[in-house]
Amino acid sequence: VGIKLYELCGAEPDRLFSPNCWRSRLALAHKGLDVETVPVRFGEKDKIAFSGQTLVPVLDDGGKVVPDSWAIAGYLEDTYGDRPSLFGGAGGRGLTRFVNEWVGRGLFPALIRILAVDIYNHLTPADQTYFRQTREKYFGTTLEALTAEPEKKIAALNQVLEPLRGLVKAQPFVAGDRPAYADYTAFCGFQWARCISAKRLLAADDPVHAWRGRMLALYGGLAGNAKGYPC
Ligand SMILES: N[C@@H](CCC(=O)N[C@@H](CS)C(=O)NCC(=O)O)C(=O)O
Repeated sequence: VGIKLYELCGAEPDRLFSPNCWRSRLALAHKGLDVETVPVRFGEKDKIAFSGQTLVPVLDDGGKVVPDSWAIAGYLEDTYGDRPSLFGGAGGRGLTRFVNEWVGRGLFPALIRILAVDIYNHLTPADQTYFRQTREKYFGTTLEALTAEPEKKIAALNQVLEPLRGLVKAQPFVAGDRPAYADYTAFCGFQWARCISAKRLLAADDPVHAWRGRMLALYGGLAGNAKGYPC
């Protein structure tokens, strides 16, 4: 039967830009599991109605249906416990959740203020209408105002990155000598940017730049070969 991952796409079905979906893609690769990607546009909620909710990623593992990236990571760790660990034990799971929260509440808010119009430009006309309406309501401003003064937004992003910068200056991966879910959950923000935007976010001599390069190369260039822009 195999594993399917329902992932958000743009107007082009192979523009798989959702950060939450990239977390799960890399977690599956870490576990050495084959996966079939099912692209889903914003307007194609019918494709994931079977999951009982409206957001991607949704994992379907031979009929076991799991929505939500953090739940998917936990499911994979618990179900495929004989394969390489995503968390490195119970303490690691708790600390990884901290990274996950920092990404959701720090990194993503900084990135959406850079990427919102670039995302909009990669959607079908119907999805553009949906994206503009939902995001402008959420942020209380237009997409254009949200992303105004990009240099300032990129500077703010680089401030948010300080803890990650200190860490990957001292060790190759967030999880230590080898990558694990803490790396995937942080990297997915950069993959989001890379898939959807030509903007340069990091200086070439930034330790975060070097770490991102290591992440792009993992699993035969899984992330680096995906449709996107040079970064
Ligand atoms: N907490 C969820 C968040 C999922 C989420 O927000 N997914 C976005 C894509 S990154 C989505 O499905 N958006 C569809 C929409 O806004 O209609 C997770 O981590 O999986």
